[in-house]
Amino acid sequence: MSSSGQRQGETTMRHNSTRLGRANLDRLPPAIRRPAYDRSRVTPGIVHLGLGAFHRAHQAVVIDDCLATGSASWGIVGASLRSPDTRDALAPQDHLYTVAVRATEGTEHRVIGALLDSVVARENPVRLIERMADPAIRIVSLTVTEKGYCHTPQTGDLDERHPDVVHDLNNFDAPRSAPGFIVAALARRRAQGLAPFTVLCCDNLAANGHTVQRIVTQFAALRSKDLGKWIADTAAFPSTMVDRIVPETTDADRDAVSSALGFRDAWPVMTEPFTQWVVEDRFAAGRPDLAAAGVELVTDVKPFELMKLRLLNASHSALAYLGYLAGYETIADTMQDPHFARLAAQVMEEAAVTLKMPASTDLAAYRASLLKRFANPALHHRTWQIAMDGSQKLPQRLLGAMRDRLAKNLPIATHALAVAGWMRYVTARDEHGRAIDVRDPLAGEFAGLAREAGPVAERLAPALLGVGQVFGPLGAEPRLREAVIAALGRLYTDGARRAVETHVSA
Ligand code: CS2
Repeated sequence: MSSSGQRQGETTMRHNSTRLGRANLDRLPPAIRRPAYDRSRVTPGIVHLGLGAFHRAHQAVVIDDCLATGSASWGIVGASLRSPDTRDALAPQDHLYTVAVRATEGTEHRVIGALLDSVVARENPVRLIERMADPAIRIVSLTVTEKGYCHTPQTGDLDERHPDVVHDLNNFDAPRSAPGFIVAALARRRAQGLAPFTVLCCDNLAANGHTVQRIVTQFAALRSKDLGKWIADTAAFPSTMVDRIVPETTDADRDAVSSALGFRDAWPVMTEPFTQWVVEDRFAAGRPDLAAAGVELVTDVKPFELMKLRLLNASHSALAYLGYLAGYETIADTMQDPHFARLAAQVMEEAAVTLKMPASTDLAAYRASLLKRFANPALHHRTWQIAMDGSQKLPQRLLGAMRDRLAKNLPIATHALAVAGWMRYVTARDEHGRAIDVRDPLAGEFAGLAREAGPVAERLAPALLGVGQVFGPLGAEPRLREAVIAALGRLYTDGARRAVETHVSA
């Protein structure tokens, strides 16, 4: 906590020392929306792995709407795989929490009741497996971030040498990875003669349902061929496209929300008005009435998923790396610079030609709405937060579109500048020589390569392009190498701000 955050927190604590909770829902100010159903009648139907802010601001809100339309058997049990922080914050408030929707015109608050209980997997893996194996649970959904799947992002296959996979194969009933829990719980259901649950991936992976199906069945087959086959034959893994911008909650946010409620909420989540969830309608054991809650049910999510990854997430990452290097703290700050706003638009324009959308999709309108969402000054979405885990994000966000453009003989300089921004960022030194706190499972490897290469584009770019887990065969593509080396060279000579300006003005 920053010292000013701490001071503010202490002041507000004096005013709002009573915790949000079941007992005081009726005493919230009238403007605060609250569960429109009898929460005491709701029973769990979903176990969610990865109880972070994104889940709580996205899927849990939809489920809250479903509960209000009468699907009372679809409450959520949330699981944090490692940290007890969310459980520690939410258990004392009966797992109620606030979603603060921030628009330029003001903030709307809504207390969500869909989360009924929480488990910390690290503390009690057996308990989590038992809950997942409970016949009442029919969906296991996930937001464990890209790296939580223990796969090789480039190929989409399970990384059998991943330390968590190695651990989980040796400790089948006390796993620590998401695939490990899913396989252990499905094995238990099979042994008990129960039907499998639906695995509903809500992370930004390419073909997320298919990818998770492959990872889970590969993992299960390492344990037993029969189990792998049973899962492949009976479990369902619908793909989904999830979209809502959810910055990390700060201490100032906690205080602002607690003031609005008149009660202390230890972990509200902050988000934007926009929300979208597109889901393939292939469930193994039923589902709540998602359509009644605004979810788009389709037979094939792929076009929507690629649209979102290559337009929203790709331009987000481009703004994050280049914006961070240019000294911008948030995406909204970065978008205030017209050259960076132009760059985001250009990434989207150039990716759009690689998409094959249903005729009813208005891509130009979608692009325009993304630029507006990024510019929302009420959201403090840090460039540093989005810059995290680039090794897991680049393939589906930037590299796929580059490969497709190269196949059409189209220029790739805009995407190459974004990739070069990532390369400059993972050297872990900013343009003023200050350290960058690079968070990435491969951060150590990147730092080593950067040290060996030195700040020389002709050496650094080829070294990073050689990291097969990220680039695969594309790293050896001569046109791609040339474009990335040139862009990185400009970042070193001109700095990010000028390099972006020159690029968009050309
Ligand atoms: C962001 C996403 O952190 C990131 O990498 O690009 O979390 C983004 O905000 C969401 O996908 C929006 O739906």
